Amino acid sequence: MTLAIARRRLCALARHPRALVAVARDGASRASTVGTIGRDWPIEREFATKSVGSGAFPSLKRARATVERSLAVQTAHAREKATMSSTAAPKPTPVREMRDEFLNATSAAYLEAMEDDFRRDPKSVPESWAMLLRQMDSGVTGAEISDMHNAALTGTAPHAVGRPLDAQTIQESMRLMLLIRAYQTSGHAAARLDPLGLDKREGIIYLEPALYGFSEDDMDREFFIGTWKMQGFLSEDRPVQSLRQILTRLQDTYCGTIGYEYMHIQDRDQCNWLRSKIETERKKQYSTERKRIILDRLSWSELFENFLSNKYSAAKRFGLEGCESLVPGFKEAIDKAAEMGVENITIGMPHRGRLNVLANVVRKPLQTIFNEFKGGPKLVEELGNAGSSYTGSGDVKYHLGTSFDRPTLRGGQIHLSVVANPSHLEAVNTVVTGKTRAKQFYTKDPKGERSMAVLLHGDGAFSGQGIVYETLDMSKLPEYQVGGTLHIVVNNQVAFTTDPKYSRSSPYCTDVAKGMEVPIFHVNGDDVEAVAWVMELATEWRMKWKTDAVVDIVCYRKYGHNEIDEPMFTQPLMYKVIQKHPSALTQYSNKLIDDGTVTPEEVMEMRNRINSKMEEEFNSSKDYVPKQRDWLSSHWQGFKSPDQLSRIRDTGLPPEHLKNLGNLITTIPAGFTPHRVVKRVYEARRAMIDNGEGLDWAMGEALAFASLLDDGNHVRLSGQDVERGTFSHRHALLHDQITGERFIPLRNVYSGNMGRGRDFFTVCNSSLSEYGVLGFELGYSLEHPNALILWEAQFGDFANTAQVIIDQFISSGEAKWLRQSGLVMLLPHGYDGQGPEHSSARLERFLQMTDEDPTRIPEMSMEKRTQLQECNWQICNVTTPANYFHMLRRQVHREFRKPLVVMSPKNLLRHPKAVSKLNEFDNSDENDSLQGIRFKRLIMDKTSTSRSLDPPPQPEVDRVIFCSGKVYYDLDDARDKASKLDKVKICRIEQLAPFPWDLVQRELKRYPNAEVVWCQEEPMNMGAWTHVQARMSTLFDHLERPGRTRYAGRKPAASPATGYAAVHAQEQAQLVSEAID
Ligand SMILES: Cc1ncc(C[n+]2csc(CCOP(=O)(O)OP(=O)(O)O)c2C)c(N)n1
Ligand SMILES: [Mg+2]
Repeated sequence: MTLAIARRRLCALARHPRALVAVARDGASRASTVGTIGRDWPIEREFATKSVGSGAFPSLKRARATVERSLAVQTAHAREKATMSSTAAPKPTPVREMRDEFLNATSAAYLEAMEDDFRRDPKSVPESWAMLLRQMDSGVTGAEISDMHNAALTGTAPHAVGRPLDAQTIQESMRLMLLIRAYQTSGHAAARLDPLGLDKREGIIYLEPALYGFSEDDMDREFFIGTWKMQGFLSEDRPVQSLRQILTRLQDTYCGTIGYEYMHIQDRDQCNWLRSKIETERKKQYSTERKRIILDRLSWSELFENFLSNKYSAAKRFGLEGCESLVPGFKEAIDKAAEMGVENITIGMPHRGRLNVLANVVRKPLQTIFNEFKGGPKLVEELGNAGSSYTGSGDVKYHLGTSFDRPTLRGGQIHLSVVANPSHLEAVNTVVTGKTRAKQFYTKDPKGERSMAVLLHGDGAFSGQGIVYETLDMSKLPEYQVGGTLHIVVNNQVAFTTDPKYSRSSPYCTDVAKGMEVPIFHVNGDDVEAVAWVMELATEWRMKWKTDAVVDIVCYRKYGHNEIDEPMFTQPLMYKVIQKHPSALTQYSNKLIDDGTVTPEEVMEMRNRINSKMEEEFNSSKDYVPKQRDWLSSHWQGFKSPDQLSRIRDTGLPPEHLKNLGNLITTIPAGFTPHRVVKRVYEARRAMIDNGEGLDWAMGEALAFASLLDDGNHVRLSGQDVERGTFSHRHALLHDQITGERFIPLRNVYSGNMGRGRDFFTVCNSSLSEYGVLGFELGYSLEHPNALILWEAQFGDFANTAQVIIDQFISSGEAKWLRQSGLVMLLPHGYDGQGPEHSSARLERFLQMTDEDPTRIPEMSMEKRTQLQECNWQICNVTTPANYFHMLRRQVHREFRKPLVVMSPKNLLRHPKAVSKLNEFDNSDENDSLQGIRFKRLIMDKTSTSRSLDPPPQPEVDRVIFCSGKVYYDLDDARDKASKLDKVKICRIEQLAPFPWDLVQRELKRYPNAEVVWCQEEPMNMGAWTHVQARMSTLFDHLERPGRTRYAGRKPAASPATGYAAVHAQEQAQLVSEAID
């Protein structure tokens, strides 16, 4: 911006009260964020981004004329008003108090001098000037200034009607506005949030009227503080009030039992919306009827905990005592959500208060809960799937999930489901959001109007666990957002035995949410009406703005971490206070008795009714036998449990169909300009289809996706840079090189079927998170079986930051919670000399977590084989595009779902030999190709033809090498070079777990005299060696074959791979040579 223009704008702004107000607000905002580096200033953004008009800045001459005219009119206007005004003249402000000199600016020369000083040294001018000039530099448009002038001249910009616009008045208003701004930004710091009163926060200097030049003498003077386009206290329609009235209302609003934090939000409309809700003229009042409902709900909450504690005094239940108001609050949120159109709420929560929420919010039948205290149900029957007695290995009661349809206050129904979760705090977060997103997809609710996520947290976990940040960070990403999540923190001011001071570095446990511009409502848990109100407000926020909101219920924990723990060991002072502290129910009952809402008798009657209902349910729980497997939600009807045989289906497709699909997905519309390299990639793909050979990895994958989409399955691939593919091989999403437009060729498959929705095929780059995103996709996969959901790691080793999801959900979820998932994890793996971190996806860990018994050969005949269904997951390392195709299709073409872990290739993506013919994808078994019609768990030697389980023996073969993955191609080359095709055979184990016992046995029989070698690239303590060795040994015993399996691979090592390319090459050559020579 040139100096001249800056000056013009400056003049215009400085002469206009609205501009002054803006600057004032800015000043307050800055004042309240002192010490927070990098925080944006709301008003700056408002000016910078919310252009009021698009007109060009008037010419210099016209501008000056406009300014002068405006000045003249305003001065006359002010003079006139001053004489007409009947109100008492405002107290003059002594000049010495007017530190902010720009208010007195009357001449352009003064402004120019100020600007010159600023340019020389920004610190040499008063801060408000510096701010104004910085705003100019950051792009306040001429149109905005013109607009403000016009508004003033035409009277459309409201101003302090009836008041003289002398400097004193303006300055006083400004100081008052600063004070109000201070309440908005810092009022929460003085709010009474701690029910125990132990939170000794220092006085907040910003809230002192004296800081703004006000004294007791000013208290009964009247002020008008209306501001242009503001809501709440500063809105124009607020009546003139005395300073005392204004301060009282400010304190009630911002420093009562609710602390509002929202001034970090950049969006002006959002802030105004909140102000209009919270800066009301009178405090929210509940009707008598509503108060009674709240009392009833609070009573259930407290009495339920008492009941459990009486009946099961020795059991751990992680009770809610100290935060009983959560239940009425949560119900308020549900009522509000239902009223606003929500039909489904997916809930994730930790241990604390879980049973109470299940019983009193979700309405899980009490007899079921009581029954689980007896040691858990044995599920002996199920509806629709008679014959299965599969119960899994179970989980403790405070981890179990459930779902119910609950009637709402206004007569509707709402479906509530609590997702089962492991002990690992916060791990369930993105599982919940992923599941919610899937619900929104299947119910065609992209904005989240009908399905919503609610996450509950503990204070320690919310600030301590990084996944909370990852979850928040994903909350606005187009392919991961769920229209906002409602977060509720049960902030009992302690984490197990650790005080907040020792577990977080910021004032509030919720501070992480500020970075995401999420409103945070802190509320004193003892004020149940305040809890109910902020829960309602947070829900309304979520529904209105479709972004997250946080409610931080500041409470206490009445007992130890669990009921058996002794809190006095570690928090003696706090617990002395807690022991004497009346419960929220006691306090609220007394309050309602005092204000005449209820009588003491009615309170007693309410308690008795609740207690006798619980007693009744307790008695009936003794004989209760759960009948239904709750995992079989409606979408999953007909799916087989692990002990019910599922047919094996073919995955090949008719050749013509494959060609059609191939043509569709290689068609780029005319007028779209892809990058020339990408164009060539697509031309090459088309040629693969035309020629029927040379199909590479990406084409195998694309055909699998296309065929699944065509079969009516939803496909979603998510992960870091998956659209192009880390190795630039996929190019599933193309970018027009001229317009930047995006195009996804796989969507051609269903573009004629509008009912499927745009996202029927989704490929999306994720945030740089593994834990959060893998959890999200897992949650997504739980919702509906007719889908292929894949998560791809950038490199396989990065999956270790998602280890919690792998350990706690993917490998064990079905056994613990009877929930199936067909999630696919693609983990690039393979030794190409890329160093320690990019070589290994840690295959050994996945294999070790496989629950297959290495010493027992399971039933493998086709008619009785349930090996795969019984196993917790599948682990594959496939070597051909066709086998990759069949493997992905098999994931969906079966009557059960099982997670699939794929050691996916890097150098095979373009390896000349890792290609397939189109007939390897088809459904004719005529050709004797390697593939045929199904996924191959083992690919026999390239010279073998017989697939009989008792093949003709080849006693002349000296050696049979078993291997898995890309090392096969190195071995094959070396064997060719050594001309050992007749003597050395190589079998690829494509599915390592569950183990292809029958096929390995077949190969052992085929080569009765051969030495058996296991060859791998990984060091001996990694890879599949120990997994394979144990199983080989079982097979050797079974076949009474002498000897043992020889190992050919890298030596044991601490690091997965060398960092030196030359060492890698030498090691690789050596292991191949050990196998072949
Ligand atoms: C990731 C993780 N680390 C540690 C634990 C062990 N642990 C269980 S509860 C708890 C304290 C949680 O404190 P907070 O989040 O404040 O919840 P509260 O129990 O106070 O409700 C800890 C450390 C855990 N379950 N998960
Ligand atoms: Mg806690």
